[in-house]
Amino acid sequence: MAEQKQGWFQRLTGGLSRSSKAMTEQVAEIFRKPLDQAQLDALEEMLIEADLGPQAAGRIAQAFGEARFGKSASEQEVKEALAEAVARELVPRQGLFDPLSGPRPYIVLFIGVNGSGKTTTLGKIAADLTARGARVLVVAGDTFRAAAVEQLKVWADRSGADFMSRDTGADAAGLAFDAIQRARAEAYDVVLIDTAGRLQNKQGLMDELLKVIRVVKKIDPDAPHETLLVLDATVGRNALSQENLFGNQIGVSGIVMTKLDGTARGGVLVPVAQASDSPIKLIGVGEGIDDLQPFDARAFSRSLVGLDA
Ligand SMILES: Nc1nc2c(ncn2[C@@H]2O[C@H](COP(=O)(O)OP(=O)(O)O)[C@@H](O)[C@H]2O)c(=O)[nH]1
Ligand SMILES: [Mg+2]
Repeated sequence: MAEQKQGWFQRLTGGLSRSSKAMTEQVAEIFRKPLDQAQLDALEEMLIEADLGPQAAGRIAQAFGEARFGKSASEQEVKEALAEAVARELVPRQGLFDPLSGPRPYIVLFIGVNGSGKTTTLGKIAADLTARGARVLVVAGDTFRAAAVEQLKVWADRSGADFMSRDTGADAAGLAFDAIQRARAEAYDVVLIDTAGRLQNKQGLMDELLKVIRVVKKIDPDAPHETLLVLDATVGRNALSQENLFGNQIGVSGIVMTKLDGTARGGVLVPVAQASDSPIKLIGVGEGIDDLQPFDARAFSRSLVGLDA
């Protein structure tokens, strides 16, 4: 178990290495002498540059200053204090994705712009759930692009989940309706519904997602039990406007932040977590089947500043 935890943390730290590298270099630069106001200002600026956003950056620098003002510290101590300050921001924004302890079938909708990682995230979740013995139905609700259906089928096959799709251009809401009826009749545990990230225009997409939700609710008023908004960390602060759009127009119950491995901008998770009404539940740290993790605010904060577990 300890070994497993180690591997998990290493993937997180490895994934976040591009984000933490920039921070580590600057931390070493800033804290060569006892902490003074100029260093605190530099720290705040560094956090803003790392995409943590001005509010959180200000609070973190302040908390850090209160703990360490006038003191010299080793790089390790500085990082520990910084990780603690970041964690304080994030711990209240951490949520659990736990489809197997909810009602059956547990219906999960994946939403987000094109390329954010919806299909990949769905595939990783399907693999994890089937490995844990659950019966999973994967639904290709992105009927807009044929390639999207194919891509999802590969993931479903790989994970041993069952798969439902329609022809390109078919009504996604109708597919979702049929899928949930089938899932009820055949006693599936979980239904994972992929959606399009782009249609003719933004409003067209919002209308389609709302229609899917309306139709799903006809079968089960409590569904979708989870609406996961998938956001790509590499777009930096654009993730904030996506959160705003989907959060306001569709309603979101949890956030997945993907591609934390591909960016030096992993800090953007902080302002997204704070802007959103819904917690961060999962993070993606690679393209592989094992590269999805429950969001652990403390572990994330330590990795972000380049600390070990
Ligand atoms: N490096 C990395 N790539 C990812 C991650 N999640 C998704 N991707 C890649 O991002 C691209 C778009 O993902 P996809 O799932 O097709 O996005 P969708 O359009 O929202 O369904 C694909 O090449 C994925 O392999 C991640 O956590 N890390
Ligand atoms: Mg997709």
